[in-house]
Amino acid sequence: MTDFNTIILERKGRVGVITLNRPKALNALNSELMNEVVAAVADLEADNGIGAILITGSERAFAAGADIKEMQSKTYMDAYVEDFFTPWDRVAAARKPLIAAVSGYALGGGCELAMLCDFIIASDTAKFGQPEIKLGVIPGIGGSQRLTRAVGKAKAMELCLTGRNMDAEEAERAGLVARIVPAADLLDDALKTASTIAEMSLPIAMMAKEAVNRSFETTLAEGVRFERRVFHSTFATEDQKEGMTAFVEKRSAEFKHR
Ligand code: CO8
Repeated sequence: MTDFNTIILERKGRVGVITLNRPKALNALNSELMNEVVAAVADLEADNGIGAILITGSERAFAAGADIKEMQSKTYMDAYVEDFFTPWDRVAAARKPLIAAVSGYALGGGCELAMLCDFIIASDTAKFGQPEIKLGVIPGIGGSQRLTRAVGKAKAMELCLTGRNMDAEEAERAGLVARIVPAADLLDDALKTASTIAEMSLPIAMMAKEAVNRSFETTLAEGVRFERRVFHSTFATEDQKEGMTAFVEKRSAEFKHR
């Protein structure tokens, strides 16, 4: 699938960039956009020339939530039978590193999409929130779970129960975002970060991602054991030999499996 209506897919070096592009609706996530993002991620996952994926929106809005106009008249049976929002799980399941570059509104499903990426780089104008309660619903793309893991129970509970937004500084203090950059530098900075990751060994980057993600699923002892086994397996790769040899020879590593 290469023709998209609601997103722009570009390849910048080894980085796949997905730009949400429904400006009139502040990038509200309707079904078409969801299906296009899922297809674009699958496309980039299958592309050997791509080592990292960046998801971004516009300066005004990363995404102002799931599309309220599309959801407004749905019945319980529609939502249940369609298994509404489940396709987003395929984005969360991507094995390549996935970075969200967020400027402006990241509300409801927009905040949830950012959170299902591996980390968030925010502009100083970013606003995060889970305002679903004001619409008579609750988060539906993992917000109640991922926000709680990211910022802890007190703040997640407050945000989900009041629907208030938090600005970039509060989000960074709370641990939701990795870093804040000036709005004008957001794309360049995020692209540079994604390119740095894309120059690493891809299988090793995927292993690092898998190991960090495991910490959300398991006990500390099991997580450490999992990490140790994966760490051992890195010694079976040519890229471990290249990485360590390059260090000893005082040169940059040229990883084979990018
Ligand atoms: N859905 C559809 N359209 C939207 C959305 C949205 N989420 N957000 C904005 N728009 C549209 C507006 O309707 C408007 O369109 P139009 O010009 O045709 O009237 C256009 O975008 C511009 O928006 P505003 O005029 O409102 O712009 P403002 O700058 O005044 O306000 C806000 C910006 C504060 C972001 C405001 O638009 C807003 O509050 N948006 C809604 C935010 C929200 O509530 N998001 C959560 C949605 S629910 C969700 O994400 C998860 C639901 C889980 C349900 C689970 C069911 C199974």
